[in-house]
Amino acid sequence: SSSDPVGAQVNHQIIGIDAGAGIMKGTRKAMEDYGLSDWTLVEGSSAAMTATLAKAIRNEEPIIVTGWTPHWMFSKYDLKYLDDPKKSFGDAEEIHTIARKNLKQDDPTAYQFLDRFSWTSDEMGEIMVAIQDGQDPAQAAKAWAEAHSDRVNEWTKGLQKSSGKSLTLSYVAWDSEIASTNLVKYILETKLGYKVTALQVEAGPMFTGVANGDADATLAAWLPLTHADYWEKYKAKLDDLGPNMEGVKVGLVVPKYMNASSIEDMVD
Ligand code: PBE
Repeated sequence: SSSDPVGAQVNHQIIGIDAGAGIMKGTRKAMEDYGLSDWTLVEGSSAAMTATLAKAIRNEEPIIVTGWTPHWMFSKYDLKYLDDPKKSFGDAEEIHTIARKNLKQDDPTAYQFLDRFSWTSDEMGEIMVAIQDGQDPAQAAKAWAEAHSDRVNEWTKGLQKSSGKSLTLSYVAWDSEIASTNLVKYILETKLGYKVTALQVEAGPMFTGVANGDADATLAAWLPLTHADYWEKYKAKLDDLGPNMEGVKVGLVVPKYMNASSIEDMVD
């Protein structure tokens, strides 16, 4: 019942996502920092996590998930982050665009566009919610670009259109990255004349792909903390184009009806 300790309510389980996600590493750090050694972090995927969350909310059951912002789940459900006084999940995070070392030289137009591209979590949220409501990601990106031609023009203004050059963007099937990658692909193809491959991979290969040149760039590097280990490992072969979004966040998330407000409340 809701008066039981939090651990007993959720069977000492945290519902995680794909093993390579930075948030999984952050959660393991939190488990150490807060002394949650009797807890299990359940591996899965973004899609499995949100399905499990949806089911728990339908039944008004307690649940703790690995969550992040921007994410449609905060518009669909009444959720809250558990406070993280020990800052296991870090502080202010940003999403960076990372390119392979020679992209600037090889393809100045694509590089300049990627360098300019930066948007807000509310803007990304519009695409995420449309996809969640059943729109195909490419369709949702197109609709967004058409409704926000002023933004698209800012990012593409004065850039020389290519005649069918190829570009590969690596990403992981996290809801936020599905939105950004589809939008950038749409703009590169329709406004700048590229043929873009959106290469869906796991988190590790997303970074190694850019480092070894199999991919030209990724829009999905969460820094300074979430992907710190990947960044440290491959940074010599990567070019950081800076944030494409600021003020993002990762942590442990619960429905508001749960009687817990801090990760400290998970200690038995
Ligand atoms: N995320 C979404 C990713 C980065 C983007 C927070 C799930 C991660 O944890 O690696």
